[in-house]
Amino acid sequence: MVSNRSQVHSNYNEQGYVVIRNYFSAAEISSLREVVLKFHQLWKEDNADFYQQEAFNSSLVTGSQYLTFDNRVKLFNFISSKKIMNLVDAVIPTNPAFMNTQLFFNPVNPQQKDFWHRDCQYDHDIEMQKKVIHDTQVLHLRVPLFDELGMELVPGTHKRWDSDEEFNVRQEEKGRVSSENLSTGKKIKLAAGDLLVFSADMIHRGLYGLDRLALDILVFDSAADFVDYVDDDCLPDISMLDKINDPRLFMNTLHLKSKG
Ligand SMILES: O=C(O)CCC(=O)C(=O)O
Repeated sequence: MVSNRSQVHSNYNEQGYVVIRNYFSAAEISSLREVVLKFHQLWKEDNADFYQQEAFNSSLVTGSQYLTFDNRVKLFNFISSKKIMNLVDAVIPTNPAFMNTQLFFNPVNPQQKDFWHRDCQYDHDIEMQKKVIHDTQVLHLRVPLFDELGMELVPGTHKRWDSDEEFNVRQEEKGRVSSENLSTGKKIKLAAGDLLVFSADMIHRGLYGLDRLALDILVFDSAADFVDYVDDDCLPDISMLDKINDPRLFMNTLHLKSKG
């Protein structure tokens, strides 16, 4: 368990992730869960077919489609709370910017298997992936709302390329499939109240099971070219900014957007 800023920084740099146990109180999690469950219920009703057939996550939890003004403000205040910002600042010391949120849950179909990937593989070919893992990466801060099996990560792969085994499984080459076990995988079981910070570009998979419902906050370094990934609707309206205690995470994104 790590607690101070330089320890967080060095653990993240070396391993690509940091886990902090019992970081949030039961009251903090229950208040967050209440808002997120409202979103989840409405999202499921609105996306019934997708949910039944294949979904394992949703996004834009802070958007205006399902949550009221007050609940959005509550969520923005959680995302930019001292506890979250202390970690964000430890990993991205200069101008961290908010990208989005995602909500991860179990797929309805029990046959659907969890799968290894790097997030960058959905945007880039292999040669480009080899480059981008050495550039600035997107950070996920996972806040489990119920106890869950957690994530399986391959430590160090935020900075190194795949072994043959990792590559063939993740890319489904040479008859391998992405749901197979990897000898280098490390399972990180998570309980409600824990926080896991990890690099989106390391090799990872979410582990399906229990009653998982995890809010992932996505943050990037303003120096990197990610602002086009940000949907305007997931940002606070101007009228919300003075209700957010420390709005700089959102201000940095708004600033990048205004330049773009
Ligand atoms: O939890 C999951 O299902 C996958 C998580 C993941 O891939 C991510 O957060 O990037």
